[in-house]
Amino acid sequence: MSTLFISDLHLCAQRPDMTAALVRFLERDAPKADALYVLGDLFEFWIGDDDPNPLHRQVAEAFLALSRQDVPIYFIHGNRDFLLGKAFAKRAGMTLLGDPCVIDLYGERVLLSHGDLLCTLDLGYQKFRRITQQKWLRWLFLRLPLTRRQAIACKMRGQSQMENAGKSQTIMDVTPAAVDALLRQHGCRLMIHGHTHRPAVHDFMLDGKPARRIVLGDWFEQGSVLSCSPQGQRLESRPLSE
Ligand code: OKV
Ligand code: MN
Repeated sequence: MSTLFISDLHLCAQRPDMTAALVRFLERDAPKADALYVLGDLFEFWIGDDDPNPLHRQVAEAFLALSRQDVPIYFIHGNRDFLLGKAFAKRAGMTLLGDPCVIDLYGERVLLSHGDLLCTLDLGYQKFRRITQQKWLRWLFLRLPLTRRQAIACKMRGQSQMENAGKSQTIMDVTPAAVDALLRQHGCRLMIHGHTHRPAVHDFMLDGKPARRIVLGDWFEQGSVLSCSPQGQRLESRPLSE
């Protein structure tokens, strides 16, 4: 009995080793699980489900094969693949969830999020988020020809890379007060998220009772998988290749 959580793979055509590691994980480890949760930033960028990028088909097929083995797959959007839509989810056999969302994990209420909404001190990013979350702007963007979308997205990524170079670690990490507020709001004592690429289990006190925040890692140098069972949680890293 176990439920698996991954996030922040940031898959792209330039890193076939990371895609290969994910496919191996989906073929070997995930079929034994009760469910798989992908907590965002599965892809490095996403400009529409109609993008003919062969990577998308490869990843969709690997997830679909898992879902056909009766392992439910849930997806929460990240800040990079927030445009990933129902068409792709269907091809991959995944169910899209909102951010944040509460699940029942072996009897415990658990709060899941990508985690970017907790980084309230990163004002530059929060502005980007406010703009790109406008429904009408998304609608407009998705109706542009693919080549225009590619050009805009490429430019925005270049800009963002320059801005992030000048930000401190504290600004890019989660705000503890935002964590407390979200847990309280949803009546949870355990939160699981990604985004910061700082894998860790944080134990702390919330209103006089123990609480826990588990942060998943990225897949750049090694895989990062959280396995939860009725006995507890294990945050593991696994080599990208044998
Ligand atoms: C994803 C991030 C690029 C961060 C653009 C409206 C607008 C969507 C978009 C374009 C960019 C996603 C979809 C990408 C995340 C970046 C740069 C910084 C901090 C519009 C709706 F505004 F142009 F109309 N985009 N892409 N960033 O390349 O995947 O997360 S992206
Ligand atoms: Mn992220």
